[in-house]
Amino acid sequence: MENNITLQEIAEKIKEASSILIFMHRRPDGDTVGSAYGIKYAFPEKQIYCLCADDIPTRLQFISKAPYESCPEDFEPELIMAVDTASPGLLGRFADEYIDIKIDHHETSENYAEYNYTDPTAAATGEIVYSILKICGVMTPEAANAIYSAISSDTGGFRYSNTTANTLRIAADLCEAGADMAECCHMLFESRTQAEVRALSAVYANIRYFENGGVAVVNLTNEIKKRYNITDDDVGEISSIPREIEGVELAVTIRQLSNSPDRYKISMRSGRYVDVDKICALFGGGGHSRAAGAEISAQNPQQAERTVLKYAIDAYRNSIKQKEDS
Ligand SMILES: [Mn+2]
Repeated sequence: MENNITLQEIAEKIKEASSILIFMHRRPDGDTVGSAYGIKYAFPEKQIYCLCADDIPTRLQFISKAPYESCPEDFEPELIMAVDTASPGLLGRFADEYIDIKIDHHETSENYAEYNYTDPTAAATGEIVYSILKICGVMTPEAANAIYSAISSDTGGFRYSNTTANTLRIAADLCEAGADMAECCHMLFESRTQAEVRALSAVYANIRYFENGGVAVVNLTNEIKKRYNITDDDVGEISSIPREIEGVELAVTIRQLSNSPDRYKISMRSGRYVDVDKICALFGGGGHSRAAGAEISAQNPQQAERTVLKYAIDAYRNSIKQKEDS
């Protein structure tokens, strides 16, 4: 995970380019959208397009200011970037595209671009984008709003343990530069569609506990999704809910994919000491130590759960043991 470019050099390359294409990761979150549009809005004089293999969800469209601005077929950018995207596979149908510069903060980030910059100490890719724009000496209210949203999104509204004093200083700076803190907070954390509320009901009704309540599991099968009338998109932001329960250290969410029922999306969240990125890496996934994910194949939801729990519970017990030993 060696960086072969500095922030200073990235700033130079962005300043020099008059046209830029920025890729976001599929199943886009606030960080990837805010980081991409933060760069776009900081340089209104440049021709910049942001591309994602999936649609930007309605609740994040306040960041991009529009549902979607399609990139012209004949667009020939001088610079191609990818933000917040740990591996080319996460670019979806753009996985084989050539990338000049990758900017990311995932610990497991791969070096698939010509120039790679990863800072795992950054709470969000938005923090890195902020530093780059600072070097460029540019900021607009729209860019500040997008980057603030990126950082707010990845820190759960500045509540997760990845939030540092520097994160808050950057946020303060972005507020002064025109970020709409209240709107961002409302859109990201206090606004739910009816379908999302149905998804929450499905989660709450289907939590099961293991290891004396230290591990909580939600297995959202296609049958449950049908019963609650929810789609895969509706269940996007629910992975951290089981972790809110007192005593739960490890939260595991398993989601059967509607369009490929033998595939299961695994999300893991931990409270204070289980490194979930290491568990997810066993299934070819990755992420951060307190939030990670993977995708597996299984014959049925029960088999998927058995497979995942076998490793998750082992890792949980080992972490408990290490904690007791230390
Ligand atoms: Mn991120």
